[in-house]
Amino acid sequence: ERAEGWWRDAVVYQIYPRSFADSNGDGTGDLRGIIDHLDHLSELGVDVVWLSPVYASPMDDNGYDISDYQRIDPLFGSLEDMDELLEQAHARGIKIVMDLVVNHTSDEHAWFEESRRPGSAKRDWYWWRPALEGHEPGTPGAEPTNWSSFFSPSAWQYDEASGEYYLHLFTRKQPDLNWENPEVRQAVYAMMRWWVDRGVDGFRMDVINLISKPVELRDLEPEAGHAYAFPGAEVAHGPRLQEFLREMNEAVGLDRHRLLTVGEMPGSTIEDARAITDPGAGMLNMVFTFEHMNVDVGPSGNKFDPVPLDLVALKRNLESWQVGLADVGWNSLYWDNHDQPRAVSRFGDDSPEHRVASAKTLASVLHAHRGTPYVYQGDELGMTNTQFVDISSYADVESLNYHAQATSLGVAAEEIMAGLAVRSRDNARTPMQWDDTHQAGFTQGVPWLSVNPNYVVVNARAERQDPASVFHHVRRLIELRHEQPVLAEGRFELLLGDDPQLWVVRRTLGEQTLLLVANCSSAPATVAEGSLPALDAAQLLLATHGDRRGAELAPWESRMFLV
Ligand code: ISL
Repeated sequence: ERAEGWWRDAVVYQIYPRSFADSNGDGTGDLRGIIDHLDHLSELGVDVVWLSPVYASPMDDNGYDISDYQRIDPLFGSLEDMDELLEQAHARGIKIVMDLVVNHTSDEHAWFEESRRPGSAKRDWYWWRPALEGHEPGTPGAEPTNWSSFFSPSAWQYDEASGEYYLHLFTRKQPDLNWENPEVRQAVYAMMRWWVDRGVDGFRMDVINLISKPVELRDLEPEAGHAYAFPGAEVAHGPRLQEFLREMNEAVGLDRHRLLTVGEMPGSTIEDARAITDPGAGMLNMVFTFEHMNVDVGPSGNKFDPVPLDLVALKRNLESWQVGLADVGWNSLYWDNHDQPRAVSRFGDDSPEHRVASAKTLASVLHAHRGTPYVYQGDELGMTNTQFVDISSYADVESLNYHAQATSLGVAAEEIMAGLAVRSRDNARTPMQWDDTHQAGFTQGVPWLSVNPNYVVVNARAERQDPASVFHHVRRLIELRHEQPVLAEGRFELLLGDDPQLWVVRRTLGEQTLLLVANCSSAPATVAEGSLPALDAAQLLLATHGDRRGAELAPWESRMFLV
């Protein structure tokens, strides 16, 4: 293992447990279902699995609202199942990374239940504030600040019993922990050490850049016509964030144990990421940036009202992160996850004609960048967005809250449904498509969220048998990363940066050069004569349309060469 970090030539696979595999027929995926499908992951060749939360939870936000960090929710199984998963994954050389959700807990966590009692020893573990002076507590406008939450109008919930409000940046069942209190931090670190002792190999840290709030909570300027202001920039990368991350690393022994750490950081900049992933700084290995997730969000900032994708802007954005973290720090690479629409539907073309080639080409582009790639479950099959037409089909709290809010503001129903169809988080959460039998082989019962009807064509069994499938393309990309150091470590260059169709990447390491030429459009493309190095003698590593070297590329055709 190299000193720089074993995760630099690793590929991470994200499992969203409730949608992966259901072993007991209750309609919800579980740990035993994951254990039963480890062969799929071995065959794909991934090094690490990141498990979205499986802890005890009232499931207001599908487990991102945790009521006990040291128990497994009965929906998913037991601690014994977790131990077995760790053992069986490790036996196959696969590491397990847990989701760490410590910006907030559930309002049903024992810490919050105690904090709720005025005068209790844990009162200060959360952000309690009185109503605005001169206002009747609990009435609109009496909130301590005018902040909105990610998922609802106000970030403050009034608590009758104590006559005060508590802060929740997400749902009202997700109160924010007060990291200013050292007891809170020590309790979190102790819980993390408990999991490390149990054998977990790292943490994906949920909205970890929100943990340090400016102690002086102040009103912000709302956008015209709005009563509340979104405090994203106010609470992200707060004054003590880096101090807390260093303290956590030291107290838990994150570096000492050579654990994988990746911080989810909406709003982070290249400078933030560089500082935080500097290996000498003792914080984190990687962060998840969101900049490329915002390229197709319009000026309104409303994610449910997207604008067409500008490929050049997307290319240039990823390039800026490659350049920014070239000498210090390390990138994470992702197209989607459980919060985003499916990559092939958003950045590719999910029509029957182009789905396979575009899913493959997007994968090649991602893996050709320098950093650690994250494959979200089902992306290795080219799974697509779902096709819900009725609000009753949706389950996600963000989608349901948005629907209710937009409806009350008078937005037309068709417009709301159209926004959800392309952007709802449920697009990524439909059950994993294992085969073409009952409910895609996901469950013997009724799934908690409807299976995408295209499972008869798009499923793991069919793709594992088909050498030309998306599955085998992604498998080969992972294999290449392990075989060719240039993929993990090579210097990155974007070529033909302003071409609106072609995505061309060159990687170099010593004598080795890797070149990816990809047509990221649903129309044919031409490489202008002399614009790229000659490839006659190059070795073709992986392609979507066979060994073709001419100037013409079919829609979504891509070719990866070793020169
Ligand atoms: O989902 C989003 C896009 O609308 C993001 O704003 C998301 O809320 C943000 O990335 C934080 O996500 C994480 O924390 C949330 C949880 O709902 C998400 O599933 C999780 O990934 C609160 O814990």
